[in-house]
Formats: sequence, C-alpha cells, structure tokens
Amino acid sequence: MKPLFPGLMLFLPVAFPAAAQGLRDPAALLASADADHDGRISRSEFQAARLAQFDRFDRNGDGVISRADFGRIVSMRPQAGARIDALIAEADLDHDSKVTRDELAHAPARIFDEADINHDGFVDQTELEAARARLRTMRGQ
Ligand SMILES: [Ca+2]
Ligand SMILES: [Ca+2]
Ligand SMILES: [Ca+2]
Repeated sequence: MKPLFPGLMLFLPVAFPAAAQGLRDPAALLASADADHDGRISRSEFQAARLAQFDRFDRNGDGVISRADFGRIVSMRPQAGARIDALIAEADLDHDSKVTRDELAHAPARIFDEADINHDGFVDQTELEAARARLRTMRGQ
C-alpha cells in the first residue's frame, strides 16, 4: 500500500519505528509537518507535528516522556539514548527529567529555528534541503 503522502507514515500509531525515525531524522519530522501543503512549514505546523508525536514517545503511557519510556532502546543504542536525553532536556522546562504534554507544546523549536535560515518563520523547500545536507554532514555521510 502506498501512503497517501509520505508524511502520513509518521502519524501512524506505530510505537517505536516511527519514533526512532523522528529521532534519527529531524528533517523527516519537518518535512511531514506541512499540514496545509503549501510547500513550507510554519512554526505552528512544526509545533503541532511535534505534539502529535507525544503519545508515541510516551511509550509506557504514564502521561510524561521520560527515560523510562526508552529503557531497552537506550541500553541497546547509546546514540539513541543521547538523542532522547537531548530531546527531554530541551523540552523539560521545569527540570524534573519528565516532559509533559504541556511542556512539549511550549518547548523551544530548536530544530525549526536552525532550519529557518532566513528567519521568516517558515522552513521552505530550499531550507529543508539545506537542513538535510547539514544532517548528512554531521553524520559524516
Ligand atoms: Ca505549510
Ligand atoms: Ca512515559
Ligand atoms: Ca518537566
């Protein structure tokens, strides 16, 4: 079955693979966030897409995202663990090592800000490509 549009894959309720994909490829999260299909991602589209992932990251369903949600992944893949820590640290506004839905909604959009090179509040296709290229460079590919 072909997905209706590639971004739909990210919103299917598949617990781990999609979450891991989002962690591995922030550009994929950005690309899938274009809810109104105008070819560019606004800050609010990005924040909505990020919030839509909350339940997927909250794997044990206790209402908060914490390390407890990623126990096995963290021990199997130290790199993923570092990314999860970074994600939690970025959104954990009251520093209790747990991210609530409200905290995620209000967390800084660092991925978005880095991608929005001309700071017009939108990530367009050129900026998205640049973000992908940067990520590839970071990974040494
Ligand atoms: Ca858009
Ligand atoms: Ca949880
Ligand atoms: Ca918190």
